[in-house]
Amino acid sequence: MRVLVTGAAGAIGQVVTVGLTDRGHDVVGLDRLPPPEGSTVPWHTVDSADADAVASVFAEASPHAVVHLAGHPGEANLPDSLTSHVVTTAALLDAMVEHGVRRMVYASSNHAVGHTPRTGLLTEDTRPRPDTFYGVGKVAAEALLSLYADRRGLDTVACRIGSFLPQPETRRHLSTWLSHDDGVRMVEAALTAPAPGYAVLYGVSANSRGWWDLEPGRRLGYQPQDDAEEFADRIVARVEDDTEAAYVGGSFVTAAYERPA
Ligand code: 15L
Repeated sequence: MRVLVTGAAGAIGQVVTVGLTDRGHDVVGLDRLPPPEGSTVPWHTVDSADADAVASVFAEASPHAVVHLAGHPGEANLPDSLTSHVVTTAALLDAMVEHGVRRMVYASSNHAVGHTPRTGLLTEDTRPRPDTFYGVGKVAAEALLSLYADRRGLDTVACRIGSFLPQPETRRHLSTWLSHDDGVRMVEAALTAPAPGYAVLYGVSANSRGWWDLEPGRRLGYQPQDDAEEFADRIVARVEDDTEAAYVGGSFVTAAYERPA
């Protein structure tokens, strides 16, 4: 399968590009930045928010599927957040419709539901509850995925990613960690699951202290293998730990993450 990966120069993009290539997929990279050193995949240095440029990439690359990872990974003002997450997603979905590409795997985030108090299991039915404009951007992008599944018949999978890191670094990460290998497993499952329509899954590893429902992912074939618990004795306690434990979104719910609209 030829897969167009947006944000291919980013932290998740670099890992997913190598992982999908290793698993036999032909990856085409797209990013505002040039390819990272050592990258060997075909590359388009293009802003995903530029609909005309995105359409040209589709005409040239003829992808079979899109993994949309591009987007600023933290808080910004509202217009920038909407451009980064919503305008990019719309440009890609429109190009998909135009070129008959049926599937998008989208890097949504736990911050789409980050203002949910941390009590029970976080399920796919949790109401959208963003903790930031970043989270608003992710909720709106998920809504676009749903719209294009309903109106255009696309298969669109929103992966609400936790903390994608080589290894967990804080107490919160013991619950929210997504290992690199599981990240690749998640993306490949979401790319290949038969006819998901619009679906949401939680992008976390099989963490012993996890409180995010893994079932929606398992139904799509995502079987996480890693567990943050393996690193638990190396995690140093921090004063922020208790605050971060209060809400799903951790530190994003605190005042430090507020930005003017
Ligand atoms: C995210 O969505 C962010 O992009 C990343 O920077 C982390 O903050 C992560 O969530 C998290 O919640 O740990």
